[in-house]
Amino acid sequence: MALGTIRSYLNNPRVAKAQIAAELSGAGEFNVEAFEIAKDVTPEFLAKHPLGKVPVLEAPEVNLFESSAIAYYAAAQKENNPILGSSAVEKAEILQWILFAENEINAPLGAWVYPLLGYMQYMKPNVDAGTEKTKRALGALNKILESKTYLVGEDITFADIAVVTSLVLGFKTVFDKAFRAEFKNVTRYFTTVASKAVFKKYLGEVELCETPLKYTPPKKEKKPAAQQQQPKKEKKEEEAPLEEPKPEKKAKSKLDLLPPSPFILDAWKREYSNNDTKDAIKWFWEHFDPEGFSIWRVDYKYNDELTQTFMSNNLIGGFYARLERAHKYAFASMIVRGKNNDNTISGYFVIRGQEIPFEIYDAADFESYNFQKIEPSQYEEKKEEIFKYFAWDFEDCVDGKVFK
Ligand SMILES: N[C@@H](CCC(=O)N[C@@H](CS)C(=O)NCC(=O)O)C(=O)O
Repeated sequence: MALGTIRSYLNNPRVAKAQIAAELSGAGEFNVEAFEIAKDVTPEFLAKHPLGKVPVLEAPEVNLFESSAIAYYAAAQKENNPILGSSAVEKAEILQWILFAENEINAPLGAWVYPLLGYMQYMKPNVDAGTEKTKRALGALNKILESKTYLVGEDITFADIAVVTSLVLGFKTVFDKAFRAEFKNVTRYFTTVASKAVFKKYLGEVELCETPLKYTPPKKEKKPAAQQQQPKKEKKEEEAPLEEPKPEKKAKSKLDLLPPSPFILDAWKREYSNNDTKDAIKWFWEHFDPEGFSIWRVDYKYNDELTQTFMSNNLIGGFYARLERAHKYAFASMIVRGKNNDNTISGYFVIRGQEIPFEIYDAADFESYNFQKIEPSQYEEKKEEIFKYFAWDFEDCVDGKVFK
């Protein structure tokens, strides 16, 4: 039986997910029609599929988007299909893994790998956040797989189809040998399932990554030699047309377009400045809005090179000085801990939005600091530490600076 036509670019693991589900369910086959996003997202396509993403299914009885729904459509053709779970518990677990694959693997892995493949603009903090989130998800999966061959029950289910197809991109591009050693159970699980005939049929042989993709910044164009040798001279009026057009004065920040947040950063800054931090921190947690703001642990990357503590403190001052455009969107408390020739710079930032904004990552010193996002699920465990950084309440704290 033909299940309908899937339209997608070729070799898309999301399509393989649907094909594997169809074959394991004995539900027939999908036709697959090659699709080029740049060329084929036409008004006619958008009229049928307003999201404008692929894969999509066009079937006589329904048009579907979301690859898991397309795969589910195939599996649901078979009544009481065991790959969809044989009890309420199994069905719920399978749904859990479908959502996990999409939200905890596909999304962060895409944020990590797509910029390296050139599909998205490269922005280091976003790639780093994608990497960390992927690792966090794989850490959990690795733990769960310590005692399991398959995710739900004793045989392949839709859960395995969803999770394994979501991991393909990572195993091909960035999960190199060292990474695989860190997530041994995930690797064993992936290679076991992906080598099954039906998976191989639609995914092909997955070649495990040897050398992980890395970002190569575009080479800066060199000025022609003649121009380089010219001594600096005062700009003359008539030279102006040769210069690149200047950007419009002070572009608005993307952060101004975010939905309003009930957490008013200025109010927090006032609270912090006018009260004992013990009291201010209560206000902070009562008012903090984890959707509109994010919290980041920040560490200087080259702590082992720091010498005099006053110089370390100057580094913090230097960093803040380059964050001039971020005052409206961020608060930070960074401190120097230790003693001369043995000290560290670390602290916390509170930032508008969920990503590190241009106003921060564009600062010259940004690359010298490691920004690690604290997820809302970690707030409880980090509250004490955050308080100590806001209050400079460490025995070895020598100095620090607050960014307000
Ligand atoms: N959750 C969706 C994701 C679909 C998706 O992001 N498709 C990408 C290609 S892998 C796309 O069509 N992107 C085009 C766009 O974003 O405009 C699914 O599983 O089908």
